[in-house]
Amino acid sequence: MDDHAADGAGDQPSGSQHLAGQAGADQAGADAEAAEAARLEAESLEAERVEAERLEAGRLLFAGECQFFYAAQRLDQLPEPGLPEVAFAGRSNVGKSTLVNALTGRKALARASNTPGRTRQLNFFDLAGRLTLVDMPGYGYAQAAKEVKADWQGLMFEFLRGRPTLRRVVLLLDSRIELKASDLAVMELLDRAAVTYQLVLTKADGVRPGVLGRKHAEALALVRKHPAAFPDVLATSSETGLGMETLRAELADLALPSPSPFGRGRRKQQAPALTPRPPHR
Ligand SMILES: Nc1nc2c(ncn2[C@@H]2O[C@H](COP(=O)(O)OP(=O)(O)OP(=O)(O)O)[C@@H](O)[C@H]2O)c(=O)[nH]1
Ligand SMILES: [Mg+2]
Repeated sequence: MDDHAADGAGDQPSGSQHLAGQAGADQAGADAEAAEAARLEAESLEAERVEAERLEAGRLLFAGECQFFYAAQRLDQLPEPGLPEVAFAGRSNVGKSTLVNALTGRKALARASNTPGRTRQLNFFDLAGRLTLVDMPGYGYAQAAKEVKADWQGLMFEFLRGRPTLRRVVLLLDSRIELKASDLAVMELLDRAAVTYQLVLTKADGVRPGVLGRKHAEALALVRKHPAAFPDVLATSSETGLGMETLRAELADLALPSPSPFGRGRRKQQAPALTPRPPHR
């Protein structure tokens, strides 16, 4: 030890050891950085792949057959609960029926009109045997006769409150119109009933981007105060198609899985197998 110190021979190797050690540490740091970058890259590719898969699942579901199968004017006339249901709710004229048409790529599946109060019953549509879409009457339509309004709007509220198969309410707000007390009342009703709802801004083509951005921020702030509200708010336009892909993908998450390529139709409607199944492995 003293020898080393005396002739200084120990300094040289320990200096190069230090440099080598430093270079090694630098290399290790660079390797760790490269590994982290590769991990992030792989993660983002995976997220892109998952998102592309979700969008494709939504596209496929909504490209499937969609058929009107039931109209209910009274609560005691509802169809038997079956498939998971998504209901489209919102003020009269907000664009519910038009959105159902735009999502399914049909022009006149649900009847839309510029006259508020067009839809006066609950209209049920079967989407590919995997999801039921419910086009609802609107609320807040001041011109309707009182007793008529009580009928169809009462039906709407009762349905929202008590339908066991209702998986989500898509609650539409017009981008061009201020939020109304009736919108807040519906949100509170859904909070109380613990029915998940998702705010969707409609008619985004009718406002300037700055206004849409402000509306979107307002809606997001609103969502944070409501426990049953879905955390995302989607801006849509049935005219330009804005938001349709995303909404299709989100709703596809709620649908029954697509039938196996080896069978036809709905799983629960498949005919019983004629040959005995092999025992479980
Ligand atoms: N510019 C524009 N107009 C839209 C859009 N969506 C709907 N509309 C128009 O808004 C009007 C009302 O649309 P509907 O789909 O009938 O509205 P609703 O909510 O079903 O109305 P009710 O059944 O009366 O409650 C129609 O004239 C539609 O063409 C949109 O994205 N952009
Ligand atoms: Mg309608």
